[in-house]
Formats: sequence, C-alpha cells, structure tokens
Amino acid sequence: MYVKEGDSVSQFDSICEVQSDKASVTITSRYDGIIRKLYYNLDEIAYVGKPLVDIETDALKDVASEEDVVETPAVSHEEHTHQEIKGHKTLATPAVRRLAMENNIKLSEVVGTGKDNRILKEDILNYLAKQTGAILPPSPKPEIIPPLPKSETVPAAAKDRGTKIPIPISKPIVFAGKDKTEAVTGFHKAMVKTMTAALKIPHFGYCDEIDLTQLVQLREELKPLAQVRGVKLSFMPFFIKAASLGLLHYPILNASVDENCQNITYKASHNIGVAMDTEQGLTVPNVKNVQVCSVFEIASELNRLLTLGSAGQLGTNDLTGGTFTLSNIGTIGGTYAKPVILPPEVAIGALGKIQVLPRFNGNGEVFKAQIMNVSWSADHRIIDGATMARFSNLWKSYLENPASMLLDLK
Ligand code: CAO
Repeated sequence: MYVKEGDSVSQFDSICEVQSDKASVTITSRYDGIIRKLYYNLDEIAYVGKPLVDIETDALKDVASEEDVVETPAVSHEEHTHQEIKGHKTLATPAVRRLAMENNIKLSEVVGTGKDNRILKEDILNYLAKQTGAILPPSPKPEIIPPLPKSETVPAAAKDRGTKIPIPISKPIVFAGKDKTEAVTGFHKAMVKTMTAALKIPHFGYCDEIDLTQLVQLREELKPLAQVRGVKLSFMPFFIKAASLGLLHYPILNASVDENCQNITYKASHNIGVAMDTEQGLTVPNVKNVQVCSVFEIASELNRLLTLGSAGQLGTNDLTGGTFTLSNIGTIGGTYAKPVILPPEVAIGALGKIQVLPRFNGNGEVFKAQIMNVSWSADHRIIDGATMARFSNLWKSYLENPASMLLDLK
C-alpha cells in the first residue's frame, strides 16, 4: 500500500501492489485528487471489479458533494494505460512504468516493441542493459579474464559444490504462545490450485544419476566469456537446452492432455519452465521457444527472469504457456526429490545438488566425479516408463558429453 486516506495523488502515482495468482501488479492512480477511502487493509483479498479506493478529484470538489468520488476498481490483469509525454502518448502497463521510474528512465526514450508500440518490460530491461548494464550483472573488464583451465584428469573446476551452497542465517520465528492464522494469498494460492489439480494425475517416477564432470569443466571455461557479454552462466541453460534436444525425440513429454484425457496436444514450442524460489514463494516462469535458442540465449533469458522474479515483477506472459518444467532444488540442497507435475503439462524433472563423489572411470580407476541426481515425474496415463527412461538417457548423454550437443545445435 503506497497511500493512506487523506493523501494527495497525481495521475500515475502508485496506489498499491496487488498480487494475483499469476503476477504482481502495481495499481496506479488514474486521477489527480485526494484519497478519501481505502477499501482494504494490507494483505487483505481484493475482489475483481469491486472498488479499491475512492479518490476525490479536483473537478468534483468544485461542483459536487463529498460523496462524489471516483472509485478505482481492483483489476485482475495488468492494466494498460496511456501516458502523455512530450505531446505523444506512450503505452505501457503500470508495472512497466514503475520499472522505468525506479531506474530513472524516460518512457519517451524507450522504443516499444509490443502491440501498438506498447513498451514492454523487456524493452525497459534492454534499454537499461544498453545504457547502463544496471539490470544485467556488470561485465568484468576483458583483461581480468582468467586463462582457460588446462585439461586434467581431475578438472580444474572440480570443487565440492556442497560447500558453496550458502546457509541463510535467519532469525527463528516465534509466535509467543499464540497460534497465527492467515489467508492463503498470491503465489501460495496459485500453488493450491495447481497442486490440487496435479493430485488427479497418476505420477510415474524415475531417477538416475548424471556425471557432470565434463560439464562442470566446460561451464568454468564458458562462464567468463558469458560474463564479458553481461550474462551469468549457470548450469540451468545446459540442463534446459539438453531437455529441449531430448524433447525433439520424445514430443509426448512436451504435450498436454485435456481434462478427460481424450486428446493429446503436442506442443510446437518448448517453453521450459524453471521452478524459482522467490520471496513471494514458488513461481515457475518459462523460457520460451528453447528449441530455437542457443545456450547463451537461454542464459540471458534466465538472467532476465531471475531479475524480475527476485523483484516480484514477473509478468503474465513469463508465467504462462509453459510446456515442460525443470526444478533445480539442488541450488538449495538435497539429492532426490519427488516433483509434482504442473498441469496441463505432463512431465517435470527435479535436480539435486551437484556433489563431488568417487566413481570409476573406464579403466577401473577411481576419480573425483561431479555427480547430480535427477528425479523425473510423468503423467502415467499417457507416458510409459520406458519413454521417460529413454528421454532421461538422452538428456543424460548430452550432459555427460556436452560436446555431443554441438552436433544437434541449430
Ligand atoms: N548443485 C550445486 N550447485 C548448483 C546447482 C546444483 N544443482 N545448480 C546451480 N548451482 C550453482 C550455480 O551454478 C551457481 O554457482 P556459481 O555462482 O558458481 O555460478 C549457484 O549455484 C547459484 O545459482 P543461481 O541460483 O544463481 O542460478 P541457477 O540458474 O543455477 O538457478 C534457480 C536458478 C531459479 C533454479 C534457483 O535460483 C532456484 O530458485 N532454485 C530453487 C528451485 C525450487 O525451489 N524448486 C522446488 C520447487 S517445488 O517446491
């Protein structure tokens, strides 16, 4: 809530933040005036179409009584509004305008790539990246790029990833002897809806371990190159691209079924969802059209989604249309998981923590291997175990021999 009763507001001033089960949206004032009534307290549930706030406008003050106030209704979607700048109208959503405002960007200087030249979040982020690099991680100067590591039996990159995972130091939460009840809202509400629907799906589980020794080394080599181009390269882009290459052979895993399981729709796009742990809770934005993206492009898009996710600013487009999901719980910890399908999708994979473990090489010698476990869940009504296993084998082969991906990259 950005205002209280009695406050003066101008057009486009932020009034409050509304979190739906899909996205977080800033509601702005359509009028210049004085806030006369707030219909909700912080954290209360606002109803679509019902008034959110009464604003007494200057025009009404002159000619009308106290009751003549303008109601700003709650909206369930991103509200599209016009902004008059330097004599021409700029189309942008309140969330986009807020992003621009927070970064001191004049909307009139940004080229909108949306419908009717509407300025999208992407346009602001691209503008920022071009102007200042403020949203993307800062690029290190070329001279500090370390030389590529030499090939060794044990990769230079090999290190116990387990020790790298930060343990957050948070205060214990104490309820002082009294129970606390609160409404389930926002992303949690979305989780209730999706997971209740998922319960109807008979899940088939399949797990395996992946030797990422070569990939860990490769990423270590590519990370500084990506950094020079302003992008943080984690393991996810490789996991995502390998999944897409696998889906090309097993399209049934990138499909959806209708409610009564009468029809299967094979999706043309590989819109791969990434489970993201944010301050607002679990959310799953997706990287669109992975089948035509390079690993670098996926990394860049993931950076954008992570930036927006941590700011609670993911838009509806980023959060809808997913066709397959990966959940990298290993960034937090754990070896195995039991992922739950996100309907209408039919498959999901959970990735465990990469650990240094002893394994045997082809000569029977023990070496330090970088091991990660994967746990798949698939809709057993339409996907059989053998298909899931074959897909997993293919995904695993790309990641265990990352050079083999080159053969299939377009
Ligand atoms: N094991 C060990 N380390 C890992 C790892 C794994 N499985 N996956 C990534 N890492 C490393 C990264 O490489 C990175 O290391 P560097 O700083 O050396 O590059 C570090 O962990 C942090 O990664 P990141 O979080 O910045 O980026 P990411 O792309 O690897 O992960 C995301 C992004 C969204 C998957 C992650 O932030 C996240 O939210 N994970 C939790 C997902 C979750 O909650 N799943 C459960 C859903 S069901 O409730």
